[in-house]
Amino acid sequence: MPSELRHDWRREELLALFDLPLTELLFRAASVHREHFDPAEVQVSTLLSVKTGGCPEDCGYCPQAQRYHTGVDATKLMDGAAVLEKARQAKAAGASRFCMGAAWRSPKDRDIPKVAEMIAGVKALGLETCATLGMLSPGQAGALKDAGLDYYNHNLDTAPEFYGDVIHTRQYQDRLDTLEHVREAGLKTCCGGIVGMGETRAQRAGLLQALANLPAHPDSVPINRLVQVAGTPLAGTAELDPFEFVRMIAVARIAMPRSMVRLSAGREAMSDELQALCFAAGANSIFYGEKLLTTGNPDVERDQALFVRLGLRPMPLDHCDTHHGTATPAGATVHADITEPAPACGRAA
Ligand code: SAM
Ligand code: DTB
Ligand code: SF4
Repeated sequence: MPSELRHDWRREELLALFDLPLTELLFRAASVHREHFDPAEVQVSTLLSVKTGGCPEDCGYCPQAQRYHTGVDATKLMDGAAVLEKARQAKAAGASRFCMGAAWRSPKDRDIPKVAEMIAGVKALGLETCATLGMLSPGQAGALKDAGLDYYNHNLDTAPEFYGDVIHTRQYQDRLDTLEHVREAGLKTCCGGIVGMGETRAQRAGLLQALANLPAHPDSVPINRLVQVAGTPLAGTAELDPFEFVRMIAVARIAMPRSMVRLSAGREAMSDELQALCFAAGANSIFYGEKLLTTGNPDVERDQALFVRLGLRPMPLDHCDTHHGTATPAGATVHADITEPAPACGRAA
């Protein structure tokens, strides 16, 4: 029986998964992964910061918050042609999704046409489009959808009860509101969080509980390991045990079986062996390319060599998209467009 899409996870159930012996947890997560995906395929996204730094928010992890002295210079919104050139390069290097990030609390209405033009141009190259621009009004979300946006990234970042320890300039509810506007506009959601910020295991379970109990499972779930940047309040936080990171990936896979679980920030500092464990635990997406937004990522050669060593393949576009849409209303057990596992769509037979 394929695992059901549940939206009623209790914190204790998720914690009990975290508490399993690692080998047992890996086995369970790998089994769920195979019900829905070909475990040799990894979706590849490339990020570009289209507007860097100078952000008025105070997220304790972020090098782009204006108030911290991190050496990140604030820039204006990039020119559309320059963005398209970067997107072409990402496509040539093998990416299937291009994600444009802006260090905004929320976009101004006058920014939307400029971003819409970028989205339309990237879409026309045959790439999936994603944007992360901060909080959106319903109208802004609709305008981005009309421009051809496929995904909107907006993270819950941590458990509700830990959020106020990390961010003071907005509330958890603000994030939930934007996610609702994004879903209502018909956009797919990319929503995850960060671990290694000094949260407890129960709070890591709490983040996954909040994500899995959203009205629809996020289509992509980026799991970031904190990249400590000097000048941010969270620099100097005790490093998370790498096996705990693997557990986080595994529990995310079990709780959100049909979502793309993305090994996100923090990969540059991970060994190939740790990344292999994460793929075994059900991660099936990465950010690809030398840079995330302002910090480093493994270079393309290292990732290509890793894929060869592990026998992994970039997920073709037609396996990434239609079969993992937002059709996960509470109570549903399968996506509207899937009734049987379909080997032709990238899932294991
Ligand atoms: N300003 C928008 C927002 O906050 O929604 C979009 C860009 S913001 C940089 C996107 C995400 O990057 C954050 O939600 C956070 O999860 C992640 N992030 C930022 N700084 C990070 C760091 N130092 N380590 C890991 N993840 C980080
Ligand atoms: C996400 O969850 N991780 C990405 C993406 N969404 C936008 C961003 C990671 C940023 C890491 C710090 C930096 O490079 O500035
Ligand atoms: Fe601004 Fe986003 Fe960084 Fe927070 S995470 S400071 S909102 S760019």
